[in-house]
Amino acid sequence: MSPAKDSVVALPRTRKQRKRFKRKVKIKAKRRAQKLEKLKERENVTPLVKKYWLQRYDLFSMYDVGVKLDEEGWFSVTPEEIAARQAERCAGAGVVIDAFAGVGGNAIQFAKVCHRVVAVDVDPNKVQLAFHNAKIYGVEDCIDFIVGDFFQLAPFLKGDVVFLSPPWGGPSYKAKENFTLDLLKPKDGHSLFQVAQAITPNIIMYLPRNLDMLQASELSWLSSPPLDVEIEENFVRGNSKGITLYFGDTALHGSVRLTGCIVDKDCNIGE
Ligand code: MGP
Ligand code: SAH
Repeated sequence: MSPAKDSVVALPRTRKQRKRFKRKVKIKAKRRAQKLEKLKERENVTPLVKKYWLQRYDLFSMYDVGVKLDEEGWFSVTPEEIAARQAERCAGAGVVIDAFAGVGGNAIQFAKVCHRVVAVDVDPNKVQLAFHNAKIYGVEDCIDFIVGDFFQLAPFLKGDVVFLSPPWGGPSYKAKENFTLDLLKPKDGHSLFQVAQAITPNIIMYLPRNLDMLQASELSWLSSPPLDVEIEENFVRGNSKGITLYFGDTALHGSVRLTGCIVDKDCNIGE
């Protein structure tokens, strides 16, 4: 055989062969689409959830092992890469309180690097899902799961770090040009921060990417002397997903009162 012939892929030559080839390609594509539809149906992928389902491996790398989410969980869970990055700041910490644990995206990553995690959620179904997902990651024994309202439980909780990822009001949060702290649910960001601060000054907050930065950084002034604060924008595959505020000891060394500054994903500090 000549070298030229060697590298040539055998394509259908006659009209009949070409027709058959096209039909085969069509059938394969149809089967693939049907399979995908069945999978979505089985996993309860509503139209609202579809966009997040397509990002499922960014949300949980072990998704295929059996991770489960409900509708709110789909659009609220912190993508794994971001949750791991947030958890890094707490490596070696004694107790981390995840005040709004949802389906466990953050709690699982904290449990990998901290001694103990207290995962609170007001919705019993979320707590069940978080427990199930933690089992998949093999960290369920490091987490205390609590069904309850964080605001009511807070006076009784003790921890070294408090992590706050409250509801932002659903996917429509981005309709606002400037997301202000009063839009957080079930209580405004100032009240939430003060409740957390009564537990520890080491607070991490995960908030929308359209956040009013000045207002957010001013949270540090609720304490006297003002807390160290660091603001980080979080990306997945180059797409901005949210903003993380690190207060107290969770802020990077030398980042004292970086009002209005952003530390990007490569740790470059900009104005
Ligand atoms: P998004 O903006 O709804 O999705 O949420 P995406 O894929 O960036 O859509 P796009 O079309 O705007 O590009 C981005 C991320 O924000 C989610 O993956 C969650 O981590 C987080 N997030 C979204 N919501 C609505 C909430 C929320 O209510 N609470 C919390 N804690 N996180 C949320
Ligand atoms: N970080 C989570 C997602 C949190 S979404 C994750 O990665 O999976 C916000 C969660 O706050 C929701 O699950 C909602 O049920 C819960 N929540 C709302 N009000 C609450 C309250 N008062 N106390 C505790 N949890 C609450």
